[in-house]
Amino acid sequence: MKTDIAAWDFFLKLMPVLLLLALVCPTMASSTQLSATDSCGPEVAALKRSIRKLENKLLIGTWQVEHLQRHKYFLPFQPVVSNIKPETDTDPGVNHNSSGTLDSSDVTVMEPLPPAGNLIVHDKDCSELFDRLRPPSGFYRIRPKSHQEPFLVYCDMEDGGGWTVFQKRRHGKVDFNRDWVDYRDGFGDFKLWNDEFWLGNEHIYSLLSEGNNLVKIDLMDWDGQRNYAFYENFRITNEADKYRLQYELYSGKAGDALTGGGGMVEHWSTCLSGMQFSTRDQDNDRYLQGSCAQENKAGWWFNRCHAANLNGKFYRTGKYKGQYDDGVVWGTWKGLWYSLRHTTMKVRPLVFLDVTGSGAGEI
Ligand SMILES: [Ca+2]
Repeated sequence: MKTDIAAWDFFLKLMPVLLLLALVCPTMASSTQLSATDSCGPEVAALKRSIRKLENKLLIGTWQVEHLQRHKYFLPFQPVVSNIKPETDTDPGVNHNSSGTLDSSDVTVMEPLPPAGNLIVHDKDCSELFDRLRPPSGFYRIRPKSHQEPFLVYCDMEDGGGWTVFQKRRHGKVDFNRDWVDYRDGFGDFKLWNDEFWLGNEHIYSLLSEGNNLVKIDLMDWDGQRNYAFYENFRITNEADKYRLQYELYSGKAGDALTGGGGMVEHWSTCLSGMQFSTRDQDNDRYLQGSCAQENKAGWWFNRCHAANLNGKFYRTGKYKGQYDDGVVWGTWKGLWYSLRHTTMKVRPLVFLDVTGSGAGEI
């Protein structure tokens, strides 16, 4: 399927080039190809460059479809027979759909796709990308570690720019009550600007492991009021240590809910610094009588249990009631019984200098 869609797209894009070729250099089609090449040298070179660009687009398109399939962003349909490898495909203008038209399942797949960024991934995070190209906010591929495969992230290029987003809640369409593997590998939608997702603990680990970063947590309530919290040197350990949370200095206006609020007792049971990650199927919390992840319907760094849980159950009312304080909670701002409407967790280097040298941007 992937080559069908990409090849059809490629074919459509190649058509004008072929027509141009026929007009500019009609003798190309004849058997006297050598002389034609001589007389149309610059045009041929330009067309070859165009073809190379289109081949790159084909590769990017192929990668996009593979990525979306792997993460089950849509249901795959029965592929039309094709085993052409895009890397060596010298005749990609062939339409592999025997009917010559896109059928309805093709249309389903060709919904808006994320921009794949460059074919070669230069950037270890969104801040490098921002410094290099100043692109708009959107989905891009990054590679935090040179030995790792690149992966897709949402880059927030507003708010000073260069933020790599690793958690987003917007409308409650994505279920955040999931197992360990989902939280490890990531889940949600990576297509539209307001899609919800968890980037995945492995990706978060590779993104944050060097430290010297600044995490910003953006919050919005159901009246549209916004608030924020900063944490310096926010990082998590690896899977063997259950992605234990560590962070340093807090600043901001929403309160230090990760450390808990109130007095010593609350702090002892709600401080999330040093806590391991728990999910409904992996209880690594400090609550001996039960599972915080099960009670709070979220994967998170639970203690016994929390004063902040941005992966909690999405309530559409703000204030909520129930057996457990299982909402999307930032307790030091709205209390434990108020579920937030928007949340974003994003990171960039602590010392962030954009190309204009304007410093750490708007914070
Ligand atoms: Ca427990």
